[in-house]
Amino acid sequence: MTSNLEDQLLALRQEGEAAIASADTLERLEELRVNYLGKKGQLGALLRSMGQMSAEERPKIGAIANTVKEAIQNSLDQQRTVLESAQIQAQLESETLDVTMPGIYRPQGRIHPLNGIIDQALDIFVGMGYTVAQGSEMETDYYNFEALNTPPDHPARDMQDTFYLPDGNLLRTHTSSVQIRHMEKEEPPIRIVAPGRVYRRDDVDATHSAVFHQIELLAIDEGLSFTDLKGTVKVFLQAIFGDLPIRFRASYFPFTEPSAEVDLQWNGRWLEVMGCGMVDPNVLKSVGYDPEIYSGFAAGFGVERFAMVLHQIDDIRRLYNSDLRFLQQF
Ligand code: 2U9
Repeated sequence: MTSNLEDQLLALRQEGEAAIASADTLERLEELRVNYLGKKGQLGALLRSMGQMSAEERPKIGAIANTVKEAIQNSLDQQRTVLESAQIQAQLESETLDVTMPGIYRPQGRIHPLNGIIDQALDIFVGMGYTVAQGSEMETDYYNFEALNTPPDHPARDMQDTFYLPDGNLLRTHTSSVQIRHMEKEEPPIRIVAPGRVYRRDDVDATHSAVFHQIELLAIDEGLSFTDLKGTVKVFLQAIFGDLPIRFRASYFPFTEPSAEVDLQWNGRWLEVMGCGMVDPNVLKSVGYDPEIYSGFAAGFGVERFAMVLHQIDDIRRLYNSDLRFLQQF
Protein backbone atom coordinates (compact mmCIF):
# COMPACT_ATOMS: atom_id res chain seq x y z
CA MET A 1 0.00 0.00 0.00
CA THR A 2 2.73 2.40 1.12
CA SER A 3 5.09 1.63 -1.68
CA ASN A 4 2.23 1.70 -4.11
CA LEU A 5 1.33 5.26 -3.13
CA GLU A 6 5.00 6.25 -3.08
CA ASP A 7 5.41 4.83 -6.59
CA GLN A 8 2.32 6.64 -7.74
CA LEU A 9 3.63 9.93 -6.33
CA LEU A 10 7.01 9.52 -8.00
CA ALA A 11 5.33 8.52 -11.26
CA LEU A 12 3.14 11.59 -11.01
CA ARG A 13 6.24 13.74 -10.55
CA GLN A 14 7.93 12.27 -13.61
CA GLU A 15 4.88 12.52 -15.78
CA GLY A 16 4.17 16.05 -14.58
CA GLU A 17 7.70 17.30 -15.13
CA ALA A 18 7.75 15.85 -18.65
CA ALA A 19 4.36 17.34 -19.56
CA ILE A 20 5.35 20.75 -18.18
CA ALA A 21 8.67 20.77 -20.02
CA SER A 22 6.87 20.19 -23.29
CA ALA A 23 4.11 22.80 -22.71
CA ASP A 24 4.42 25.31 -25.53
CA THR A 25 1.98 28.03 -24.46
CA LEU A 26 1.22 29.82 -21.20
CA GLU A 27 -2.40 28.66 -21.50
CA ARG A 28 -1.28 25.03 -21.72
CA LEU A 29 0.97 25.58 -18.70
CA GLU A 30 -1.96 26.86 -16.67
CA GLU A 31 -4.02 23.78 -17.64
CA LEU A 32 -1.21 21.57 -16.38
CA ARG A 33 -0.94 23.50 -13.10
CA VAL A 34 -4.67 23.01 -12.47
CA ASN A 35 -4.42 19.35 -13.49
CA TYR A 36 -1.54 18.54 -11.09
CA LEU A 37 -1.68 21.02 -8.23
CA GLY A 38 -5.20 22.43 -8.42
CA LYS A 39 -7.85 21.71 -5.77
CA LYS A 40 -9.27 18.86 -7.81
CA GLY A 41 -5.88 17.95 -9.27
CA GLN A 42 -4.05 14.64 -9.38
CA LEU A 43 -1.75 15.32 -6.40
CA GLY A 44 -4.72 16.19 -4.22
CA ALA A 45 -6.51 13.02 -5.28
CA LEU A 46 -3.51 10.87 -4.28
CA LEU A 47 -3.16 12.61 -0.94
CA ARG A 48 -6.80 12.06 -0.09
CA SER A 49 -6.12 8.35 -0.19
CA MET A 50 -3.56 8.85 2.66
CA GLY A 51 -6.59 8.82 5.01
CA GLN A 52 -6.43 5.04 5.11
CA MET A 53 -2.74 4.97 6.12
CA SER A 54 -1.27 4.01 9.44
CA ALA A 55 0.14 6.73 11.68
CA GLU A 56 3.78 5.65 11.01
CA GLU A 57 3.44 5.69 7.24
CA ARG A 58 1.69 8.99 6.99
CA PRO A 59 4.63 11.37 7.75
CA LYS A 60 6.91 9.57 5.30
CA ILE A 61 4.40 9.72 2.45
CA GLY A 62 3.54 13.28 3.45
CA ALA A 63 7.19 14.27 3.08
CA ILE A 64 7.42 12.62 -0.32
CA ALA A 65 4.19 14.33 -1.43
CA ASN A 66 5.70 17.69 -0.44
CA THR A 67 8.84 17.13 -2.52
CA VAL A 68 6.66 16.09 -5.46
CA LYS A 69 4.57 19.24 -5.08
CA GLU A 70 7.68 21.43 -4.87
CA ALA A 71 9.27 19.72 -7.87
CA ILE A 72 6.15 20.23 -10.00
CA GLN A 73 5.85 23.83 -8.83
CA ASN A 74 9.52 24.43 -9.75
CA SER A 75 8.98 22.99 -13.20
CA LEU A 76 5.95 25.21 -13.67
CA ASP A 77 7.92 28.31 -12.61
CA GLN A 78 10.84 27.44 -14.83
CA GLN A 79 8.68 26.76 -17.87
CA ARG A 80 6.69 29.95 -17.28
CA THR A 81 9.94 31.96 -17.37
CA VAL A 82 10.97 30.22 -20.59
CA LEU A 83 7.61 30.84 -22.27
CA GLU A 84 7.32 34.45 -21.12
CA SER A 85 10.74 35.41 -22.39
CA ALA A 86 10.00 33.63 -25.69
CA GLN A 87 6.82 35.68 -25.96
CA ILE A 88 8.69 38.96 -25.32
CA GLN A 89 11.35 37.98 -27.82
CA ALA A 90 8.73 37.22 -30.47
CA GLN A 91 7.01 40.57 -29.81
CA LEU A 92 10.32 42.43 -30.05
CA GLU A 93 11.09 40.76 -33.35
CA SER A 94 7.66 41.42 -34.85
CA GLU A 95 7.69 45.08 -33.77
CA THR A 96 11.23 45.98 -34.73
CA LEU A 97 11.41 49.13 -36.89
CA ASP A 98 13.61 49.17 -39.91
CA VAL A 99 15.06 52.63 -39.57
CA THR A 100 16.65 52.36 -43.00
CA MET A 101 13.26 52.13 -44.77
CA PRO A 102 12.33 55.24 -46.80
CA GLY A 103 9.92 57.53 -44.93
CA ILE A 104 6.36 58.41 -45.97
CA TYR A 105 6.27 61.76 -47.80
CA ARG A 106 3.93 64.23 -46.16
CA PRO A 107 3.62 67.61 -47.82
CA GLN A 108 4.18 70.27 -45.21
CA GLY A 109 2.56 73.69 -45.26
CA ARG A 110 4.47 76.89 -44.56
CA ILE A 111 3.66 80.33 -43.26
CA HIS A 112 2.93 82.66 -46.19
CA PRO A 113 5.51 85.49 -46.29
CA LEU A 114 2.76 88.08 -45.71
CA ASN A 115 1.45 86.23 -42.66
CA GLY A 116 5.02 85.81 -41.44
CA ILE A 117 5.54 89.58 -41.44
CA ILE A 118 2.12 90.26 -39.88
CA ASP A 119 2.86 87.74 -37.08
CA GLN A 120 6.31 89.21 -36.49
CA ALA A 121 5.08 92.83 -36.45
CA LEU A 122 2.17 92.11 -34.11
CA ASP A 123 4.52 90.24 -31.75
CA ILE A 124 6.81 93.26 -31.59
CA PHE A 125 4.00 95.71 -30.83
CA VAL A 126 2.32 93.38 -28.35
CA GLY A 127 5.74 93.22 -26.67
CA MET A 128 5.59 97.03 -26.37
CA GLY A 129 2.15 96.90 -24.72
CA TYR A 130 -0.10 97.29 -27.77
CA THR A 131 -3.36 95.37 -28.29
CA VAL A 132 -4.42 94.03 -31.71
CA ALA A 133 -7.62 95.61 -33.10
CA GLN A 134 -9.53 94.63 -36.22
CA GLY A 135 -12.58 95.85 -38.14
CA SER A 136 -14.73 95.55 -41.23
CA GLU A 137 -13.32 95.84 -44.76
CA MET A 138 -16.50 97.65 -45.81
CA GLU A 139 -16.71 101.11 -44.29
CA THR A 140 -18.71 104.29 -44.38
CA ASP A 141 -17.37 107.50 -45.83
CA TYR A 142 -17.38 108.97 -42.31
CA TYR A 143 -15.03 106.38 -40.72
CA ASN A 144 -12.73 106.05 -43.70
CA PHE A 145 -12.36 109.79 -44.48
CA GLU A 146 -14.33 112.38 -42.56
CA ALA A 147 -13.33 111.38 -39.02
CA LEU A 148 -9.74 111.26 -40.30
CA ASN A 149 -9.71 114.95 -41.21
CA THR A 150 -10.08 114.17 -44.90
CA PRO A 151 -12.60 116.70 -46.23
CA PRO A 152 -15.02 115.97 -49.10
CA ASP A 153 -12.88 117.78 -51.67
CA HIS A 154 -9.68 115.95 -50.72
CA PRO A 155 -8.07 114.10 -53.68
CA ALA A 156 -7.90 110.84 -51.64
CA ARG A 157 -11.70 110.64 -51.94
CA ASP A 158 -11.58 110.63 -55.72
CA MET A 159 -13.67 107.96 -57.45
CA GLN A 160 -10.44 107.10 -59.23
CA ASP A 161 -8.78 106.04 -55.97
CA THR A 162 -11.54 104.44 -53.92
CA PHE A 163 -13.91 101.51 -54.55
CA TYR A 164 -17.38 102.88 -53.80
CA LEU A 165 -20.22 100.40 -53.37
CA PRO A 166 -23.67 101.03 -54.93
CA ASP A 167 -25.17 101.68 -51.44
CA GLY A 168 -22.75 104.57 -50.79
CA ASN A 169 -20.40 102.55 -48.57
CA LEU A 170 -16.84 101.87 -49.67
CA LEU A 171 -14.01 99.37 -49.32
CA ARG A 172 -11.62 100.82 -46.75
CA THR A 173 -8.51 102.44 -48.22
CA HIS A 174 -6.59 102.08 -44.96
CA THR A 175 -7.16 100.43 -41.57
CA SER A 176 -7.44 103.81 -39.81
CA SER A 177 -11.22 103.43 -39.41
CA VAL A 178 -10.48 100.62 -36.94
CA GLN A 179 -8.68 103.10 -34.70
CA ILE A 180 -11.47 105.69 -34.98
CA ARG A 181 -14.08 103.11 -33.94
CA HIS A 182 -11.82 101.96 -31.09
CA MET A 183 -11.33 105.52 -29.79
CA GLU A 184 -15.09 106.16 -29.90
CA LYS A 185 -15.60 103.24 -27.52
CA GLU A 186 -12.55 103.63 -25.23
CA GLU A 187 -10.85 106.37 -23.29
CA PRO A 188 -7.07 107.09 -23.34
CA PRO A 189 -4.50 105.77 -22.72
CA ILE A 190 -4.68 103.86 -26.00
CA ARG A 191 -2.12 101.58 -27.62
CA ILE A 192 -3.47 99.57 -30.55
CA VAL A 193 -2.11 97.94 -33.66
CA ALA A 194 -4.49 97.29 -36.56
CA PRO A 195 -3.54 94.80 -39.29
CA GLY A 196 -5.79 94.21 -42.29
CA ARG A 197 -6.64 94.11 -45.95
CA VAL A 198 -7.23 97.42 -47.72
CA TYR A 199 -8.42 98.40 -51.21
CA ARG A 200 -7.27 101.00 -53.73
CA ARG A 201 -8.25 101.54 -57.35
CA ASP A 202 -4.67 101.22 -58.53
CA ASP A 203 -3.68 99.78 -61.88
CA VAL A 204 -2.03 96.49 -61.07
CA ASP A 205 1.67 96.27 -61.90
CA ALA A 206 4.87 94.92 -60.34
CA THR A 207 4.56 97.22 -57.32
CA HIS A 208 0.79 97.92 -57.12
CA SER A 209 -2.16 95.77 -56.22
CA ALA A 210 -5.83 96.74 -55.80
CA VAL A 211 -5.91 94.74 -52.56
CA PHE A 212 -3.02 94.80 -50.13
CA HIS A 213 -2.25 94.57 -46.42
CA GLN A 214 -1.47 97.32 -43.96
CA ILE A 215 -0.50 97.53 -40.36
CA GLU A 216 -1.18 100.75 -38.48
CA LEU A 217 -0.45 101.63 -34.91
CA LEU A 218 -1.93 104.29 -32.70
CA ALA A 219 -0.93 105.57 -29.25
CA ILE A 220 -2.93 108.25 -27.40
CA ASP A 221 -2.01 109.50 -23.95
CA GLU A 222 -1.18 112.64 -22.00
CA GLY A 223 2.16 114.09 -23.02
CA LEU A 224 3.11 111.88 -25.99
CA SER A 225 5.59 113.61 -28.28
CA PHE A 226 7.33 113.11 -31.62
CA THR A 227 10.25 111.65 -29.66
CA ASP A 228 8.03 108.79 -28.46
CA LEU A 229 6.97 108.20 -32.06
CA LYS A 230 10.57 108.11 -33.27
CA GLY A 231 11.64 105.71 -30.54
CA THR A 232 8.73 103.34 -31.21
CA VAL A 233 9.29 103.33 -34.99
CA LYS A 234 13.04 102.80 -34.56
CA VAL A 235 12.63 99.85 -32.16
CA PHE A 236 10.10 98.29 -34.53
CA LEU A 237 12.06 98.74 -37.78
CA GLN A 238 15.32 97.54 -36.24
CA ALA A 239 13.56 94.44 -34.82
CA ILE A 240 12.39 93.57 -38.35
CA PHE A 241 15.28 94.69 -40.56
CA GLY A 242 18.25 94.65 -38.16
CA ASP A 243 20.38 97.45 -36.81
CA LEU A 244 20.30 99.68 -39.92
CA PRO A 245 20.28 103.50 -40.21
CA ILE A 246 16.83 105.12 -40.45
CA ARG A 247 15.79 108.71 -41.15
CA PHE A 248 12.58 110.74 -40.80
CA ARG A 249 11.64 112.99 -43.72
CA ALA A 250 8.89 115.64 -43.45
CA SER A 251 5.71 114.70 -45.31
CA TYR A 252 1.96 115.28 -45.31
CA PHE A 253 -1.09 113.16 -44.37
CA PRO A 254 -4.54 114.62 -43.63
CA PHE A 255 -4.78 112.72 -40.31
CA THR A 256 -1.36 113.59 -38.84
CA GLU A 257 0.43 116.87 -38.16
CA PRO A 258 3.38 116.99 -38.28
CA SER A 259 3.82 114.00 -40.59
CA ALA A 260 6.89 112.15 -41.72
CA GLU A 261 8.01 109.39 -44.00
CA VAL A 262 10.54 106.93 -42.64
CA ASP A 263 13.42 105.72 -44.80
CA LEU A 264 15.65 102.77 -44.11
CA GLN A 265 19.18 102.36 -45.43
CA TRP A 266 19.04 98.95 -47.07
CA ASN A 267 21.99 97.64 -49.08
CA GLY A 268 23.39 101.18 -49.27
CA ARG A 269 20.17 102.75 -50.63
CA TRP A 270 17.54 104.81 -48.78
CA LEU A 271 14.16 103.04 -49.08
CA GLU A 272 10.87 104.55 -47.95
CA VAL A 273 9.21 101.99 -45.65
CA MET A 274 6.66 103.74 -43.41
CA GLY A 275 4.54 106.83 -42.87
CA CYS A 276 3.85 108.35 -39.48
CA GLY A 277 3.01 111.48 -37.54
CA MET A 278 1.37 113.10 -34.51
CA VAL A 279 -2.40 112.57 -34.64
CA ASP A 280 -4.06 115.74 -35.97
CA PRO A 281 -6.06 117.60 -33.25
CA ASN A 282 -9.11 117.50 -35.57
CA VAL A 283 -9.02 113.68 -35.47
CA LEU A 284 -8.90 113.71 -31.66
CA LYS A 285 -11.85 116.14 -31.62
CA SER A 286 -13.88 113.92 -33.96
CA VAL A 287 -13.88 111.13 -31.35
CA GLY A 288 -14.51 113.51 -28.45
CA TYR A 289 -10.97 113.65 -27.00
CA ASP A 290 -9.69 117.03 -25.79
CA PRO A 291 -6.52 117.85 -27.81
CA GLU A 292 -5.47 120.19 -24.98
CA ILE A 293 -5.15 117.16 -22.69
CA TYR A 294 -4.29 114.32 -25.03
CA SER A 295 -1.83 113.87 -27.85
CA GLY A 296 -0.85 110.81 -29.79
CA PHE A 297 1.09 109.34 -32.64
CA ALA A 298 0.24 106.99 -35.49
CA ALA A 299 2.20 105.11 -38.12
CA GLY A 300 1.41 102.80 -40.99
CA PHE A 301 3.16 100.54 -43.42
CA GLY A 302 2.38 98.17 -46.27
CA VAL A 303 3.04 94.50 -45.49
CA GLU A 304 3.71 93.62 -49.15
CA ARG A 305 6.39 96.30 -49.36
CA PHE A 306 8.13 94.91 -46.27
CA ALA A 307 7.97 91.38 -47.72
CA MET A 308 9.40 92.55 -51.05
CA VAL A 309 12.30 94.37 -49.39
CA LEU A 310 13.09 91.60 -46.89
CA HIS A 311 12.88 88.70 -49.35
CA GLN A 312 14.02 90.49 -52.53
CA ILE A 313 10.71 89.84 -54.30
CA ASP A 314 10.60 91.66 -57.65
CA ASP A 315 6.84 91.53 -58.35
CA ILE A 316 4.02 92.04 -55.81
CA ARG A 317 1.80 89.63 -57.79
CA ARG A 318 4.01 86.70 -56.77
CA LEU A 319 2.59 87.14 -53.26
CA TYR A 320 -0.94 86.31 -54.46
CA ASN A 321 -0.36 83.62 -57.11
CA SER A 322 -0.19 80.59 -54.78
CA ASP A 323 2.64 79.26 -56.93
CA LEU A 324 4.24 76.54 -54.81
CA ARG A 325 7.62 76.98 -56.50
CA PHE A 326 7.61 80.50 -55.08
CA LEU A 327 5.99 79.76 -51.71
CA GLN A 328 8.23 76.79 -50.92
CA GLN A 329 11.18 79.15 -50.62
CA PHE A 330 9.88 80.56 -47.34
C1 2U9 B 1 -5.72 107.53 -36.75
C2 2U9 B 1 -4.92 108.62 -36.88
C3 2U9 B 1 -3.82 108.57 -37.69
C4 2U9 B 1 -1.98 106.26 -39.76
C5 2U9 B 1 -0.85 106.60 -40.65
C6 2U9 B 1 0.50 106.55 -42.40
C7 2U9 B 1 0.98 107.64 -41.76
C8 2U9 B 1 1.03 106.04 -43.65
C9 2U9 B 1 0.89 104.42 -45.38
C10 2U9 B 1 2.12 103.64 -45.41
C11 2U9 B 1 2.17 102.87 -46.68
C12 2U9 B 1 -0.19 103.53 -45.87
O1 2U9 B 1 0.31 101.16 -46.74
S1 2U9 B 1 0.55 102.49 -47.04
O2 2U9 B 1 0.19 102.94 -48.31
N1 2U9 B 1 0.51 104.93 -44.10
O3 2U9 B 1 1.89 106.64 -44.25
N2 2U9 B 1 -0.56 105.97 -41.77
S2 2U9 B 1 0.12 107.89 -40.37
O4 2U9 B 1 -2.42 107.40 -39.15
C13 2U9 B 1 -3.53 107.43 -38.38
C14 2U9 B 1 -4.33 106.33 -38.25
C15 2U9 B 1 -5.44 106.38 -37.42
C16 2U9 B 1 -6.92 107.59 -35.86
